[in-house]
Amino acid sequence: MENVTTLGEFIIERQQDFPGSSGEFSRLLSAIRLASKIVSQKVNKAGLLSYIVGSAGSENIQGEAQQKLDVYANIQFIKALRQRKVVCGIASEENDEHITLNESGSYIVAIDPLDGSSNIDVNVSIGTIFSIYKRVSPVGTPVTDADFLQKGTEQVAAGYVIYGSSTMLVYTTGNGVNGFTYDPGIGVFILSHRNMQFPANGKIYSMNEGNFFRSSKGIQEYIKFAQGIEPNENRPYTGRYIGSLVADFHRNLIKGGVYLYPATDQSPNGKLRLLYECNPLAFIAEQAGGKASDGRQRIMEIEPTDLHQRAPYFTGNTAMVDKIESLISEKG
Ligand code: AHM
Ligand code: MG
Repeated sequence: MENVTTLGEFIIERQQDFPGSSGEFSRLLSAIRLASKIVSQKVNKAGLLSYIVGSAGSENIQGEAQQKLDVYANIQFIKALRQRKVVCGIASEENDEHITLNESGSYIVAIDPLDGSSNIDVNVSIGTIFSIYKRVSPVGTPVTDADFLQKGTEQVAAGYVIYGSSTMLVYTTGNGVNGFTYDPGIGVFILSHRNMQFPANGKIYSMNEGNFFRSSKGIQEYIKFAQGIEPNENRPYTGRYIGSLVADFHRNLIKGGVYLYPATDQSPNGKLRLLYECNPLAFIAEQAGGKASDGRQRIMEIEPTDLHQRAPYFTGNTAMVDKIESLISEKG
């Protein structure tokens, strides 16, 4: 193979992003890389496993209880991060409270270990989303909730792994966005998408339109706008909704588009979680020339008050998010 850069090489190259770095951050990313590979392998066998040994919740032939894949992913990420000793705590979608790891670590991680879990059983892409911060409490003391309740603007890195037709890891440290495709034959992630940027014009919109009548007037107007026939403006847009945030976001990043999960009359804060779903993808979106908003303000400027709080979420091409914001401010 010629001119191939592996994720491992890239991490070392980019250690310069962290002047005076002790290599702690590189070890953290290596832990995420390792857990991603383990989860990827398991995800690829998911259908097979349940076919042979029964579905989650049942017992396999050895009499062991089957673990659900999202629980399995949670365990793998926590284990890998614990081993590297550089992370003092993790907040995970799978755990009500934060988990304390190594007090001597200076980073915290917020993670959704396997997002889009309703798609696991039907062979549709799912993903991992992660966000990394420096702790605010002193090194050597127990991690506190305040370490996790930092604004998205404080993220030092964020990324996602998509388990799709191939597995990809995409991340940013605030110096552009790079994507790596996993080659299972040799067990390495290879730099395949350097400096990812949203295309200049987006024409895909992604929303669960079953929520149309539960959404505000501004959102309904946007959907009608997206469907309007205006060839000079590339409309109607194309509707694409997988129901896996990572997969919808990833496609829109590559092809140009916008993802919407608005507030509804039943869920006034939408569905998605600020710390480990909205903020990390917002950081990537901004680094890729896009935007992320709750309809009124920049996602990364929201002051978090709860580990699992939700926020309405709009992310993708800047002009598309701008249009949504202007319709919300006009019509609510
Ligand atoms: P989850 O964390 O329970 O998997 O829920 C998050 C998922 C996102 O991946 C996806 O975009 C959204 O929920 C889909 O929700 P809905 O089924 O309401 O459209
Ligand atoms: Mg989730």
